[in-house]
Amino acid sequence: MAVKILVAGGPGAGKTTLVGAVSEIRPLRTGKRLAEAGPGAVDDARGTGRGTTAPAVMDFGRITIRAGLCLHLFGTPGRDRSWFLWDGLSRGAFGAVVLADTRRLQDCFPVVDHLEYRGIPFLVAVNRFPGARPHAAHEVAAALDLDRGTPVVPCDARDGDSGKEVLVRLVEHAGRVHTARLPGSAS
Ligand SMILES: Nc1nc2c(ncn2[C@@H]2O[C@H](COP(=O)(O)OP(=O)(O)O)[C@@H](O)[C@H]2O)c(=O)[nH]1
Ligand SMILES: [Mg+2]
Repeated sequence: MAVKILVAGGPGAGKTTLVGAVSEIRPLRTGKRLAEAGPGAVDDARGTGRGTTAPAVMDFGRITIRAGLCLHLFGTPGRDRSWFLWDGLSRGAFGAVVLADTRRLQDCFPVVDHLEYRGIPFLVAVNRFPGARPHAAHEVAAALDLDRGTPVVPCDARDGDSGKEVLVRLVEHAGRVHTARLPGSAS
């Protein structure tokens, strides 16, 4: 079985990195390198010293979590002007990882809103970027005003094992949420 998973978060939060680190296939990327994208294409990542690829790209990758369960990973475009793509992208999604850079948590607000509105189960994976002070999970949950039960987990998007662990947690969480919604379930 293959399920669709969104990898979301603000520009420069590590979406492309995560998909690249865990994918068994060479990840597909749409979009342009910065140099080709022209002036003004870098604004979102400006001053962060990060990002060599224009953020207006989508990533696609695939990972087998266990025998019989394969995840199709869709890195969402991080820029506001790409939000129209979200409608199609989020259709049929089993769950989503929201990558959070704690130096710019506000970048996650629109993503979290969208996922809540769409009823897509998600967890927040907190990336530790250099210079970011450590935040407790409950602090992040409070800052993002997450519903109770939404997991907040640490993550290093560059590390395949860390990324896979995050995805396993997401699949478990999303599985519980979907099960609880089935007709006749207790909650
Ligand atoms: N320290 C640290 N750097 C990261 C992590 N994830 C991504 N980066 C770096 O942050 C930059 C932006 O990541 P990218 O995956 O392009 O972000 P995207 O815009 O969300 O796709 C890259 O230079 C990555 O190497 C992480 O977990 N820890
Ligand atoms: Mg990217």
